[in-house]
Amino acid sequence: MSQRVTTVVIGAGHAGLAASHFLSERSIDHIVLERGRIANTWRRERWDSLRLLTPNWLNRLPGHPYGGPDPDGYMTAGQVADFIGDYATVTAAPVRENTTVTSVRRTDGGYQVSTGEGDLDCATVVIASGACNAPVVPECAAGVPDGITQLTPFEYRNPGSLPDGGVLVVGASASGVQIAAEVRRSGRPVVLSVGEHVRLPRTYRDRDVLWWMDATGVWAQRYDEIEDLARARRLPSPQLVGEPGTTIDLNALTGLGVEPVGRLAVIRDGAALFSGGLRNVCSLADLKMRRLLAGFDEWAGIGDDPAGFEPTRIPAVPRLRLDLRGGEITTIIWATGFRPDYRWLDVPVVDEKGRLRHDGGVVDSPGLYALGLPVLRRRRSTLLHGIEDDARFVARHLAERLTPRVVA
Ligand SMILES: Cc1cc2nc3c(=O)[nH]c(=O)nc-3n(C[C@@H](O)[C@H](O)[C@H](O)COP(=O)(O)OP(=O)(O)OC[C@H]3O[C@@H](n4cnc5c(N)ncnc54)[C@H](O)[C@@H]3O)c2cc1C
Repeated sequence: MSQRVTTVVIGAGHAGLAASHFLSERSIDHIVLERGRIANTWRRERWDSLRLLTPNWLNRLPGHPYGGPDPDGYMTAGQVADFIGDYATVTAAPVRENTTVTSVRRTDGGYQVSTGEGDLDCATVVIASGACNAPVVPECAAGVPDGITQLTPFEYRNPGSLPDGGVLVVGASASGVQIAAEVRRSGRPVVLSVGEHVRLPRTYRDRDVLWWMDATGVWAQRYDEIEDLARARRLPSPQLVGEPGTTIDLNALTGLGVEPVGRLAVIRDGAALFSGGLRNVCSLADLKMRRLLAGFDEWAGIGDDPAGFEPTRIPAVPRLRLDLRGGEITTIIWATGFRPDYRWLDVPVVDEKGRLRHDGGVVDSPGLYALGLPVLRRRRSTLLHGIEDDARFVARHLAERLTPRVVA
């Protein structure tokens, strides 16, 4: 027999727990279902040296600010798991761990949520199962010759766990540049394939660049005020690393000896072929960075030009072809992004690209909600400190649905 509950929240990451906090505040009975342990992704899906990009002073959950001794530091994945775990404890979130949701179906009264441990019937569901459930690997990976080790950021742990030899890192956003730098520092040759990317300095005019993002309101911009929302939702993560004062743009990487090449176009006859557009994507990233920094200056009333940023240096003739059979490369790391996984969702609300159809977290099926997706309601929606507004809104909308106003 099914258990009855008003609301089921799927996922006990920070988004699911924030939803639980606001549902409790409204006395809405609910259960949070989690396939692993609380903060599962931070325990299982991050490489050893990963630190948050957001400084500690910025990391907060509803009613739960960072209270540690190092406000300007950056948490390790283990510290994030502890921070989220503490939040679950202080909010007394009703989490059921080790319970995987295998299907969600519409019923007359709402939804049936099936798990390996039994079914639940509920009026409303909050999907907080994460935006990064699976790494995206391009189809051309099928052409990689046998004998080359292929890893995604979910499987990569540290340079010591790689076979000897050179490494091709595909993707130059936050994961790719951090992994490329770490592998290069371990002494291996590294080739980095660079497509569209977001260049940022770690520090700008003596402040963490994310201080500027926060203070100027860039991150607070609402989804319905953004001209090209689809593009904003696809924006790659910035080239940043959680080390005080350390910039990890392509100039820093080439300084370490990393070789940049263009976007990986295809793998044919055992060779990786790269686009000739490296110079263009780098010029575009330089231009966008300067525009963003100029916007910060304008906000602060500073008239000078954003100074001190050299254009990205690239080789005079970047390689267009890399033989994968010649022994130069023994490992490929696919840092080519992540996607959500809704294979368990038996409600027709997922588009052909695998994205949930929703309007600011209100999914295209009555009583179904989402949290933790890129630019869900604001640019900061996927960040720890961005969940508060979104979760408060979703809980209010959900509560209003449960108690519709009586029309006189
Ligand atoms: C590499 C990386 C670096 C990041 N760096 C930062 C940063 O510096 N600062 C910052 O603020 N944010 C950062 N983020 C963003 C980050 O905070 C994510 O947005 C966050 O992990 C998403 O939180 P969430 O609660 O929405 O999802 P998750 O943390 O992914 O939680 C979803 C939960 O749902 C569970 N789940 C999934 N499917 C099911 C199912 N079928 N049944 C039951 N449970 C299920 C999962 O086990 C998981 O615990 C980073 C993310 C990544 C991937």
